This record gives sequence, structure tokens and C-alpha cells, in this order.
Amino acid sequence: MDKLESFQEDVLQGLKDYPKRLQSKYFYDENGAALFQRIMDMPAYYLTACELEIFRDKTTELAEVLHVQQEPFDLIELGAGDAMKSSFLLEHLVREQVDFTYMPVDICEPVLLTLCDRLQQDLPGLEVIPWHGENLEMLRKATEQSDRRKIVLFLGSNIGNMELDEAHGFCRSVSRRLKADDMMLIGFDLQKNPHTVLEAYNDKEGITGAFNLNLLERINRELHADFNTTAFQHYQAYDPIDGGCRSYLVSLADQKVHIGEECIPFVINEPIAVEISRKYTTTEIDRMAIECGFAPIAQIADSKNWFVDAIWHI
Ligand code: AVJ
Repeated sequence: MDKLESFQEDVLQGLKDYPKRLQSKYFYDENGAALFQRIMDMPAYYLTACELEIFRDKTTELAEVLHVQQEPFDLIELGAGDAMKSSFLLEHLVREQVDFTYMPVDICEPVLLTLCDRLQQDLPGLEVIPWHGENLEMLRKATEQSDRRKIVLFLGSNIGNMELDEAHGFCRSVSRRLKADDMMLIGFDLQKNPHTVLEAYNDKEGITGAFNLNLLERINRELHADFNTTAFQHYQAYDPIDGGCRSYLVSLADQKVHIGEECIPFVINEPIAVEISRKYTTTEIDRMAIECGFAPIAQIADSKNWFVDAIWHI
């Protein structure tokens, strides 16, 4: 099955289910990636600034905990995006003449190409092998390609976009691919004042709303659908008990949407569950490491204690 077919299958399966749902991994076509860049520029979206601070101010500590003197290794970054945060580490490693290869993985090809161009400009000494595709599939290819030690980065609270059981399954799959001395670094957004969390995903400018609605536009563009995007509204909710910050697209009318040959009915106020951005406690993070076959080594936090990069080994 090619990429377009599995996109179509996932969309139809999710919209025929009750309650209706769509997968947030499909946000990131070229438009979606550009909207996500705009989200990261919003002051209320604190996540990027927090993790950037960790990588900028605690670079040496990160390098030490990751045992970068144990050369050579492949540094695999899942969902690399623009790699702004990891660039601080890359720069440090190049300066220290560490023997390693940087392997960014991303599902958006234009994003990956832009990143490779920038790195060639900014860090000409860096060896880069890009992998275009899904995280776990590309990790499999990278681990099958060589026996070199692997350090896997999964930054930006991307893990937050998975339900708890999915996140466990994902970390389990990563740990099964890795061997002794390999490491994993995951960025987790922590539970904090619920207003702070909600405001990061509920901006009045409507950028997050446009980011969610772009998924319907993408379905229109790629799957020959006829969503009227003005008849859907973004709704965000945060539950401080389970740590789930969830986005929905709510139908503003009784309406029918056609996707190819299929017809999907909506009643007024019916929600489509779209994204979860889960917030963790530090205890949950260590527990997750152990349950998934890792041993937790360290959690490195920003100065506000809003975000941690957790480092695990096998
Ligand atoms: C892709 C995980 C960094 O969940 O915080 C931002 C995506 N969604 N605003 C997140 C997102 C709405 C984001 N990450």
C-alpha cells in the first residue's frame, strides 16, 4: 500500500468510527509544517523555548550524559523538523571533533531537504545522512545499515502526541531495536499550571485552529473530499488529572462530507478527536522507561521546570 492509500484508509476508518477521529501525524504536509513553525514562534507556545534553553545552556551536561566520548556513533533524530534545538548539540560535537554521523528522520520531505541545506551551510564539517519516512521504519533501516552505537533523539514533546499505550508501544519498539551502550533521549512536556498548558494550544490569533483545520484542507486536496472548513471549529481542552491536552474539530452544522466515493454524515456539534498533547509527571517518565526496557539515567530540565529531556540507556 502506498502513502496516499494508507492516508485514505486511516481517514475513512477514523471518520466512520464513533466517536470520529483523525490522526495528528497527518498535520504535517508542507502547509501544516509552515503553520507549525508559526506556532513555535508564538510566545504562549512555551515548549520550544524551554527545550531550546536546555540544549543551549546544558549542552556539555547533555554530551556527558550521552557518553559522546564513546565513538563512533550515529545520532538519529526522529521527527527532526528544523533541528533548531539539536543544532546546539551538533555544533558542540563538531567543535570537539567527535566522530559521529547525524541522521535526521522526518515524514515531510521538503522539511528534510531544507534542514540538510542549512546544516551544510552552518556546519560544513558535519556528516549528515537524511532518512525520509516514518520514525520506526527509518530507525529500523538505520539500525540494519550499521552496527555503530546509536543515540536516538525524540525531541519537542513529540511523544506527547501519542496516547499512553501508544507511547509505551513506541518506546518498546525503539528499545527492541537498540543494544547495549545505545541511548535514547526523549523530550517530555511536564504537567504545570493548567492555564499555561491550555493557552499554548488555544491562541486567540487562531494559528492552532488553522493548523487543525489544515488537516481537513489536506484531505480535500489529496483525497478529493469536499470539507467546508468554515463549517468546522477548533476546540481545545486540558485535563489536569490525566495530563491530556486534546484538540477537536467540531461540526457547526448537520452536514455531509464526501471523500472519494464515500459519504460521511455529521450532526451539529459532533466532534472529531484530532490530537493529544500529553503532559507527564517526572515519576511517570521514569516508570515508562523501566516498563519499556530502558534504564533511566537522567532528566535534564529547563530553569522553570516546565520541560525535561530524559536520557535512558538499554
Ligand atoms: C509536535 C508535539 C511539538 O503537541 O505540542 C502544537 C504539536 N499541536 N500545537 C505539540 C502541536 C498543537 C506539538 N508537537
